[in-house]
Formats: sequence, structure tokens, C-alpha cells
Amino acid sequence: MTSLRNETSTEIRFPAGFRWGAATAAYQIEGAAAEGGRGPSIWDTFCRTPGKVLNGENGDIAVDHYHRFADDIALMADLGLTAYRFSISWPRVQPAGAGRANEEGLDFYRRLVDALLAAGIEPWPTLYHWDLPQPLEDAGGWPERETAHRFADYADLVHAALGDRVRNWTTVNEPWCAAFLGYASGEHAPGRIDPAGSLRAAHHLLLGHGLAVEAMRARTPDNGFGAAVNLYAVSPATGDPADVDAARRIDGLQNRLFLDPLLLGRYPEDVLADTGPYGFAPSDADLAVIGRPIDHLGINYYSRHTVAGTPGEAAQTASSPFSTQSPWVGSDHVRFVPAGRPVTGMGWEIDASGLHEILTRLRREYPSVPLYITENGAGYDEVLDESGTVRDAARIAYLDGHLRACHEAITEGVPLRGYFTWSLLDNFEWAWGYSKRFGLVHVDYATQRRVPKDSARWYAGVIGRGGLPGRGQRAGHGEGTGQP
Ligand code: IFM
Repeated sequence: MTSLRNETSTEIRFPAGFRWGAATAAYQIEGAAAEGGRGPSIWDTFCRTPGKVLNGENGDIAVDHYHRFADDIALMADLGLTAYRFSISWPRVQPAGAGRANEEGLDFYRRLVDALLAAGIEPWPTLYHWDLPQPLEDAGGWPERETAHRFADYADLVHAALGDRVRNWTTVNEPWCAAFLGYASGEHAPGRIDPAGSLRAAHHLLLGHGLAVEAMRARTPDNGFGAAVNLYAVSPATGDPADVDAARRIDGLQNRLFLDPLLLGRYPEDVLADTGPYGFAPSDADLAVIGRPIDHLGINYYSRHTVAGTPGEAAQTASSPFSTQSPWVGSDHVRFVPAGRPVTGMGWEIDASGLHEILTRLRREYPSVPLYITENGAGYDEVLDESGTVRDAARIAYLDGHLRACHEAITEGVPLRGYFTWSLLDNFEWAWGYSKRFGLVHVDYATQRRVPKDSARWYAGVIGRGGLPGRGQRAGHGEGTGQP
């Protein structure tokens, strides 16, 4: 490998061709909920259910990206992004979740992709970022096997429209959240509390991924296909066997339940045993579809879980201010405990070393596949200051620390090929409504005015120089105080 470290300036350089991106998702930014023939999704319904989303907010308008995408692409170009990860809204493309495509919906994505390509930015679409068409939920949702087949049909429609200009595709985003927050704890849409159903949902999301890849690959075998999973480093709170067992269980449900079928073609035996009472018995034939080789794996990383298996007080790790139910099916006795690290505005502990741990673990324990960080970022409750900008030094420190962890993994031989920060713009943060801001760019939700934060300028500098200043010159450290 060519040297990634410029010895004279001690700058940390990423490999040539490393993709520098930012990520978003359709329901969180597009708005235009009733335009262009879009149908209702489970998030439209969930947001209208009292007590599910903070302040009763919703994505009807969001940050109006549907109408402002050209301006948003200009912002991306100013940042120097080489790739942009966005999601395609299934109910915009196929309002009933089945049948013919809504051409007006596809046209929006044709225009978006063409404008990205014209700006020299690689489009990196995700086909499912949680906005299931409501009619499919009415027919049983992800716990039903049929939904996986409907997803593959939808993927095929999108691919037929865009496959000539999109090279890299992500099927499903964070199937853990879609399955367990959606169907076990009910913190996310569709808000069901059905532990057995949530395991079937996880399986059908993976099956949908496999079927979709099969369908798309048949048309363009040279395109790249993968899924994006949200992985956590997991540590036991102490060496007590109950805590060690708790860490095994949470690692199993969070990480291995998705990585093993995708990369090894099997489910982890211990997780099948932990969830045994819920009758989860996936077939080998399905696993063969799920486990077909992929071209890249997306990793969404935010934090580390520290867990205990003994009774006591638990930390707040909920994905909703209204959370009451555990999403950890078969392991709901596990407590999430604070390990004393600084936290983001979401209350998530900042631990860049966990990202390095995950990347090197993937290299050690799984067959080699090109990796991308498809999400990484920090949410805060931010306001514009008197100078009219956001001095988000804590976000810069977070990103700096995590990029250093990525670089370290690359120097150790991990095939990490790109990094997409979450998120380009402040947006609708699911059950937290608009209260948490993850963007590099601040959005005034009343006027839709965009103002790049300090972190946007900082990230543009990183992209411009293809790396970070050397130690001693660094902007901050994500593992330390959370402050630069
Ligand atoms: O906003 C979400 C995104 O939709 C999925 N991954 C985590 C982000 C921050 O919570």
C-alpha cells in the first residue's frame, strides 16, 4: 500500500479515490408528502398518532429538499463532496407498495441523480430508509414474507429507471432499527409491540435485501450492491459473568444477527437460542439468498453500548422520548449503563475507539468486503449564534476523532473505501422530531434558510486536503472531552 502518512507534514492522508460523502434520508428531508403522486408511508401514519413523535411533528415539509434539491447540490459542491448518500422514498415511487411505478416519483430521482452527476458528485442511493408504504403495513408489514418480495419488485423498478447512471446501491438501511424499534419496542413506525413479529421483520428485511440484489444484479452485474447496518461496539460493564453474558447478547442482536447472515450465510446459534421462545426459525433457502456475496458493506456507527446483566439502574438509551418497551427481544433484562464518557446531544457516549474496534473486527472475523462508513455524526440542540452561524466545535471534534479511527484501521489493512457523515442538513430526527440537529448545514425550519456550520467548513477542508492535520495540529479528539 502506498504511504498514507505524509512524513514531512505529519498529515494524515486517506487513500486516493477514497469517497468523501454526506448522507440523508427521504422522509427526513424531502417534504412534499402529498405531491407528485406520493402515497402515505408508515411514518406519515405514526407521526399522526398522538404521543409517538415529540411535539407531534412530522415530515410533511421537513427541509423541503424535494423543491430545493438543486440548491442543496450546490451546497454539496461547495463542500467538495465526491459522493452523496440519499434514500429513495418507496411510497413516492410505488404509492401502493405494489404494481406499476409512479413515473412522477421516479422523475424526481432522475432529476436528482442527473444534477448530482452534472456536479461531479456520485449518487449513492439507499432503497429503504424506513418509509414502508402504508398499504404494505396494512397487509402485515415486514413480519410478512410477502413484503420482502414487494421490496425486490420495487428495487427492480427503481433500478430499471436509474441503473444506467447509478453505480452503487444500498438496499436496506439499519434493519435493526426497522425491525426492533418498529415492531418490538414500538418507538419507531409502525409502532407495534410484537417481539416474535420483530424477529420475522429482521429476517424479511434481510431476505428483501437478498432478493433485491438478485433482481438488480441480473440487469447490471457490474454495479455494486450492499446493505447498511448500524453496528455498535459492545462492552460488559464489569467482568461479572452476568455482564459478560449481557454483552454477548447485545452484540448478538445488534451486530451478529445482521453481519452473520449477510457475510457468512447463517444466523448466530447463540442468538437463535436467546430468541428461542419466539419461534424464530429461518430456512436455509432464505439464508442462501441473504448470504450471496455483496460488493460493499455500509457501516453506520455512532457509539458504544456498555451493558450489565444484573439488576440495577439503567441509563437512558431510548430512541424515543416516549419509550417504554425494550427492543432487545429475548434479552430485555439487559441494562445499558453509563461508562462515563462525554455524550452528544442525543445522550450517546462518544467513543471513536469503538469504530476502530468494529472495523478491525470485520477484517478478522468476516470474509473481506469493501467497507464504507455510510453514517457517522453527532446530534445536538443547536441555535444560530449572534454572528449568524453555528460554532459546532463538539461536532468537529467528534468527526475528527472518528476519521482518525478510520484512518488507523486503513493503515492496518481494513478495506475502508469511503466515509459519509450523517448528515448533510439538519432534519427530522424521527421520534425526536426536529429537536436534534445532526447537519453540517443548519436549517431554519421556518424559512428553510440553510447556513453552513463551522463543521461544514472544517469538513470541506478535510476533503480538500484528503485528510487531517497531524497529531498536535489536530482540531479535536472525539474520544476525549467531546470538545476540541
Ligand atoms: O437520523 C438517523 C438516521 O435516519 C439513521 N441512523 C441514525 C441517525 C441519527 O439518529
